[in-house]
Amino acid sequence: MNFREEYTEKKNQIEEILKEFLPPQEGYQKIIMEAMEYSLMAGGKRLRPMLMMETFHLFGGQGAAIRPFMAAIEMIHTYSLVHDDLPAMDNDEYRRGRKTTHVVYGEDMGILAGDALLNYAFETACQAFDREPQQSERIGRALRILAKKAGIYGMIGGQVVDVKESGKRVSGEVLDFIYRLKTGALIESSMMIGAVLAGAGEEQVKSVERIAGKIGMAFQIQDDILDVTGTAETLGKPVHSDEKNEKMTYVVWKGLEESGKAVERLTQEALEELRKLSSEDGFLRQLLISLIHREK
Ligand code: GRG
Repeated sequence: MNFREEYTEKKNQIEEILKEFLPPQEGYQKIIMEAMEYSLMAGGKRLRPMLMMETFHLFGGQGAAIRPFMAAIEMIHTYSLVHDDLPAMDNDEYRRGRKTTHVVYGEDMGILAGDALLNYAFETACQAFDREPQQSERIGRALRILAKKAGIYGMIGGQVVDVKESGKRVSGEVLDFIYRLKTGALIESSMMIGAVLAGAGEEQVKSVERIAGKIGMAFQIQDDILDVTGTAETLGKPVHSDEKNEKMTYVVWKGLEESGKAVERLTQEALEELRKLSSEDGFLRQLLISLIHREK
C-alpha cells in the first residue's frame, strides 16, 4: 500500500470512529444532534485524530481508550471551526466544501452546535474510563492535557489574541504566540494524548510536545500560504480570508518564499527530534512530510 492509500484507509477508520461516538438524533433537542453531525461529518483531513493514533502506535499503545479521545479531539477541532465561521468572527459561508453550520441551521444553533461539540467531546473522552477502567490514571492525565490545550492557555487563548489584534500590525513575538496557541496547542494535545495513553514516560511526552509544536507552527504557516495561493474549490473554504479580516500573518510578515522555507525548516526539525524517539521510517514520518506540500 502506498502512502495515499494508507492515508485514505486510516481516514475511513477515523470516520467510523466518529460515527460510533456521535449522539443519537432523538429528543426535543434533536436539531442540535443533527447540527453536530452536519459539521463533524462534513469531511476534513482528520489530521488530529490521525496524529493521535500514530503517536499511540509509536509508543506501542494497545487497547480501546484511544478511540473516544480520537473522536473527542475532532469534535473540539470542529467546534472551533464552527465558531470561527460565525458572523461575529470570520463570517464565512463555506467550510469543508459545504455551507457553514450557522448558514444552514441559523446563528443561534451555530453557536449552540459549537458549544455542544465542545461539551460532548469531554463526555466522549470520559467514556474511556468505562472502556479501559484499568487505565484510569493515564486517562485522567490525557483529559487534563485535552482540557488545558483547548482552553485559555491553549486554543481559546490564541484565538482571543488573534481576534483582538485583527487589523493591527503585531510583532513577530505576538504572531508566534497566536500560532503556538491557536493552531499548535490542539496538535500538541493530539500527539501528547497518544503518547500518554500508550504509557510513554514524562521526557518522551515532553519531546512529543516539542515535535507537535513545530508541526503546528508549520501547519499554520502553510495555512497562511494556501489562503494566498490556493483555490476555494480545493480548500473547500474561501481564499483571501486573512486579507478580508485584516489578519497579520506569517506571509504578510515574511513573504511567500520565506514562509515556504519556514514550513520546510520547522518540519525537518520536528522529524529530527522524532528520529530520536523512533528510527522507523513509518507512516507518521510520511504524514508529517506530506503536510509540507499539502494543497488543502
Ligand atoms: C473559536 C475558540 C475558537 C477557536 C478558533 C482553530 C481556530 C481557533 C480557528 C479556525 C480557523 C483557523 C485558521 C484555525 C487555525 C487552525 C487551522 C489551520 C484549522 C484548519 O484545520 P484543518 O486544515 O481543517 O485541519 P480540516 O477541515 O481539514 O479539519
